[in-house]
Amino acid sequence: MMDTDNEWSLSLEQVEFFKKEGYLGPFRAYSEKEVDVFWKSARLKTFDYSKSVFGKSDSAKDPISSYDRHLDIDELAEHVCHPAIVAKLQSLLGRDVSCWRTEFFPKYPGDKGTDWHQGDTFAGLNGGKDALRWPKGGTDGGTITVWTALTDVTLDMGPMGIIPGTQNTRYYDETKPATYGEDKQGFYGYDYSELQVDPNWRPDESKAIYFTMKKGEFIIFWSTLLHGSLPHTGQTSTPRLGYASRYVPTSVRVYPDADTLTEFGRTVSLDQYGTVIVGGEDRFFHNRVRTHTTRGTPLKRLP
Ligand SMILES: O=C(O)CCC(=O)C(=O)O
Ligand SMILES: [Fe+2]
Repeated sequence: MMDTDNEWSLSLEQVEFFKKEGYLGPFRAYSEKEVDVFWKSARLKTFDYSKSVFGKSDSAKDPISSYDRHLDIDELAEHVCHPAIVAKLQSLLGRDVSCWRTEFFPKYPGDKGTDWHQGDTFAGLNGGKDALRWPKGGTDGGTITVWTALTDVTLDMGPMGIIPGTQNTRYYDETKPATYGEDKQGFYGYDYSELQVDPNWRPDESKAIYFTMKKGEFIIFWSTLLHGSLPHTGQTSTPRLGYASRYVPTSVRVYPDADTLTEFGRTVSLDQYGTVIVGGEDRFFHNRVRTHTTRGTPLKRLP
């Protein structure tokens, strides 16, 4: 057991399960009342893009606008370092952990599901450029995603699905450039199947697990695990909303050698961007880092 162990840490059995199956949860971060209070105040702030790192584009569907709002919204900044989340990440990744991206995933009544996909370097959408580079000689890749339900998610509201144990096989070639088109629905304007290593392969959906969740709960999974979501069938008139926060050890290079990010048909500057150290410390200094509100001073770039 690690020296960072606390009441929120994972048991050895849970760590073994995660290594084999690639996911864990749901766990609870907030009571339903707490998540209501937290989201009521954070939601209003999401409409103000004046301090957001990537601003807002004209396209209503632009996912980059929803990236990294933990860097300008205090409630989200606190969320990414929630002790129930960080202790579990430290059980899996070691003491020194950074959060390199967050994203909102809404599904409105009638929306299609998210295509099955895996993310390792995240280059497939980023014009062939790696978003993440693990240290040479390492066997891992990808990132750990914590997907937190900000609304209840029933089976007909577009729940997240995963196929257990698929995290060690690459079914997609992320060095292939995927073509973006705003009307393509499968993966927010991309057709993820364009990246398939074997065009004839189909995910074995008979093995899929779908997570019905209560608001305030989160699941943890490797981005290299096959995952996606079912459609929101529209039987309930309320949308479902997930907030994904993504973590790597501080040894991983984030957006290596890049000053800009190009995804979803849009290029943004990384000038205001930074990773946030959520546990332990950074002993590598190869990433842009921003300080954290809960650690004293407001978020700002470190030199
Ligand atoms: O919420 C969804 O439908 C997709 C989420 C996802 O792919 C992710 O968090 O990596
Ligand atoms: Fe994903």
